[in-house]
Amino acid sequence: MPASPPLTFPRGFVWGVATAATQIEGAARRDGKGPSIWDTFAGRPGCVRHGETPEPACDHYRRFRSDFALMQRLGIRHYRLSVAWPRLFPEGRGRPNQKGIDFYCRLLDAMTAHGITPWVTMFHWDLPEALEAEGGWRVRATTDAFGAYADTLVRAFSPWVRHWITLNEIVCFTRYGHGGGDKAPGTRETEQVINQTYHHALLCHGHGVRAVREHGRRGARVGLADNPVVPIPFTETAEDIAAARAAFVAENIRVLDPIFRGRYAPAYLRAAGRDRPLVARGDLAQIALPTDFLGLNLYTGYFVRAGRKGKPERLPLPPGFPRADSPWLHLMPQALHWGPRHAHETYGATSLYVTENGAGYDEPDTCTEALPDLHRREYVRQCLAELHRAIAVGAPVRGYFLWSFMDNYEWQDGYGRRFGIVHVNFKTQRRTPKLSAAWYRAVMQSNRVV
Ligand code: PNW
Repeated sequence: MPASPPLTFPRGFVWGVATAATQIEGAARRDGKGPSIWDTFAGRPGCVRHGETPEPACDHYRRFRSDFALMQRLGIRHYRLSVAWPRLFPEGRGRPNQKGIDFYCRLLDAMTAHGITPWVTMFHWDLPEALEAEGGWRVRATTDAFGAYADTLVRAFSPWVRHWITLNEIVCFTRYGHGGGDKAPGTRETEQVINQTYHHALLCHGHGVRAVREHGRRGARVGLADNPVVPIPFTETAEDIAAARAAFVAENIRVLDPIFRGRYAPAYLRAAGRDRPLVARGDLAQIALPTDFLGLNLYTGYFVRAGRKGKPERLPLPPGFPRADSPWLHLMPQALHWGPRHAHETYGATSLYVTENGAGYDEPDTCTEALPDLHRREYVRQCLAELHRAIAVGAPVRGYFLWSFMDNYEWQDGYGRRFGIVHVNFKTQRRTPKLSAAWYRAVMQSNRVV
């Protein structure tokens, strides 16, 4: 039997890897950095596995040069990273901390010297603790502080940066952080307050877009990294597809309607009733400022079929359905097909990037040679095959970032759960590329998946 043909991606497709500041940098109090809500949250008993904190993470703060050299050896040419707000503004606002700015200038310099293009996320969950003390995402003043932060960031780093991502996964730091979930700040608020945190986050996204338009270099581009819930049609019949599409809108209306349609959807407002957010004049225009792309963090989804009168019916997952070691990460490579298609077909998104995709496993703390992470390789390969199929039927996907470059601080799961294609020994800080890194290198280099 002949080998199946390789899946070739469109010319110019962007291949990269992703990380976030809190998860890799360490140096939580160095050079004037203020604490973030994740430093505080991790210090609270019972919040993070074994009480592990973002110190020292991968000690990337001191090791970025050798990390970029390793990226270069692994053929990585695009890198999504985030900037730590409390490094630039230890108090969240006021006068910027020059040492924090200088750090990222050195880092971006080294990165570009290694031929790596930065894709910079402005906010990946590390709200300055000083702002949390004043109400954090619950209060509107935080959006003014973010606006000033975004201005400073874009002005300072535009010599190196053309690709900007405003916020990472709004639901994670709003609902999961304030609704009794497992993320910082770890409080339990009323539904009205949660809706208000969403509104403030959306406003900050608008500030990020505005800042790039005002201070970005020529050709600068900006978008959000969202993690939409992805309903996958049980069968690819017109009925199930229509049901999945309707479910996609219902699930993601609260972030995507304001951004793409400049309004809160009537259905959302009706359901929220008295708990709806307070909205000031001009807010929705700011939230809906045109962006250049939409980033999608795609890990999993759920299955849907058309029930009575075509109503979407969610299929319960049977026990034993395959998953990674992260308990939420049920292996559904189809999410890489339907996520982009739904975003394109419902909201008309015309430029999409997969800003994260990958798999977390409980791999050993030490290793002497390349870990044979065949399960990760297999999952990513299946995801890419599904993504290719989406592109083939017209989904405008322009790039893909694998989460993550290296094992790192996996939030409430601490250092136990590893997503990297490079293994990190957190005792010695030794980096060892896993087998998946060699495979991904070939994918990036040949622009095709075999
Ligand atoms: C993303 N879920 O978070 C984050 O952007 C990364 O910082 C994180 O390390 C990575 O995925 C792996 O967890 C998610 O519950 C958190 O479906 C939760 C979910 C998905 C993604």
